[in-house]
This record gives sequence, structure tokens and C-alpha cells, in this order.
Amino acid sequence: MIVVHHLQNSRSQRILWMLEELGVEYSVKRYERDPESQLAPPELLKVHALGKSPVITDGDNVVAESGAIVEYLARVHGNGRMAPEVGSNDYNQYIYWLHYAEGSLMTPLLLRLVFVRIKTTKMPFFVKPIANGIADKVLASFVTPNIKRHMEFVDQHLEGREWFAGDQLSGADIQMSFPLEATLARIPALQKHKNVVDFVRRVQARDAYKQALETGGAYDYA
Ligand SMILES: N[C@@H](CCC(=O)N[C@@H](CS)C(=O)NCC(=O)O)C(=O)O
Repeated sequence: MIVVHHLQNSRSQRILWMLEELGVEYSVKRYERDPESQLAPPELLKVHALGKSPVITDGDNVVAESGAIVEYLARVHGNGRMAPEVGSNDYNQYIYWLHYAEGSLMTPLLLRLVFVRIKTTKMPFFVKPIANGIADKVLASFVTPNIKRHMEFVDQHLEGREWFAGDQLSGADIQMSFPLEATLARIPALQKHKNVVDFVRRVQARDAYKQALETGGAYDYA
């Protein structure tokens, strides 16, 4: 039986969605974030050396890294679903977006999270203007322009398309859902990208997605 080690309000929500789309049996072990640091609890270190979520166990297999988990689930439990045919053009697209989500798109989003947090962190009054100045500079010169460029790129790709790789839902859509949901929720100005907004709406309207939300519990971006 597949066990999803699910951290509240996290990327592992999309693994629950993937499993619901596949309709395979699984169980969920829940972990709560530390309320102060938002970090995962130490028990997750017993499942995988990095102590991050998502991670799944499937018999003796321990699979970490959400892209690798999505790819594993499609390959081992998909019976031809959730991934295009190997060797097809759609398959190349599938691999691209599967990796792009964490490998490229998440980077400026995480940087934004860090620098916005610096601006809201308590610190001695004489340090605050310097810290804010550095954070504002990095956000304006590097982080925000990068996020905008990525969103334009993704929006263009989705023009005239329902899904990221071919005309069927695939693991690429599962991977892309989290960074896009997070971006639209955190930066409302980027909701001007209608193809991205429509994609997220299509995702969130699916029965499997809704079922995964019920299973996973609180999730800020739905
Ligand atoms: N690239 C990894 C990122 C894993 C990751 O950073 N997960 C976050 C949850 S969204 C986490 O476990 N955070 C808690 C911590 O770092 O302690 C993946 O996609 O699986």
C-alpha cells in the first residue's frame, strides 16, 4: 500500500491529487509544521534523510521529490494514464514541465518568500532600514522581474491549450499546479494572466482535486 507522508499545507497536496486521479489505494500519514518556523517536524527525518514532504513509501520503495514521485506513480501505477506515450512530442513536453515546475519556477517564488519574510521579521530598529533596503533591492531588481517573465512564458504556453503536455491531463499538470496556485494567491496582480487563471480553475474544478483537498486538510492556495 502506498503511504503519503503529508505535511499540512504543502506541495504534498498535489501528490494526493495525483493519487486521486489514478484511483489507486493509498493512506496518508499527517505531519504538522512548527508554528514558529513553519518547518517540518523531525519525525519526517525517519522516512527520508532530508525530512521534507512530499515523500511516499510503496512497499520497500521510498520515493522523495515531488517530480520524481509523480513520475514514479505514473510509471508504476498509471497503466498508461497521467503520462503521454514515451517517445512522443507530448512526452518531451511532459518531461519539460515536470522538471520546470521545481527546477525553474519555484526558485524565484522561494526567493520572494525569503525576502518578504525578512521585511516582516522583528529585528533591532537600527538594522531594519538596512535589511528592508537590501530586501527591496533584490525583490525589485531580480526576483519580481523573474517571476513576471516566468508567468508570461507559462501563460503563452497555455494559449489555446487545456493542459501542459498534449490534450490529456498528465503529471506535468499536477507538478505545475502548486507553483501556479501559489503565485496567483500571493501576487494577485499576476491574475491578469488569464490562461494561467483558467488552468488553475480547470484543475480546482476536478472531482479528484476536490477529493484530495478533503483528504489533505487545510491548503492555503485552493
Ligand atoms: N523540491 C522538493 C521540495 C520539498 C520541500 O521543500 N517541501 C516543503 C513543503 S512545501 C517542506 O517539506 N518544508 C518543510 C521543511 O523544509 O522543513 C519537492 O518538490 O518535493
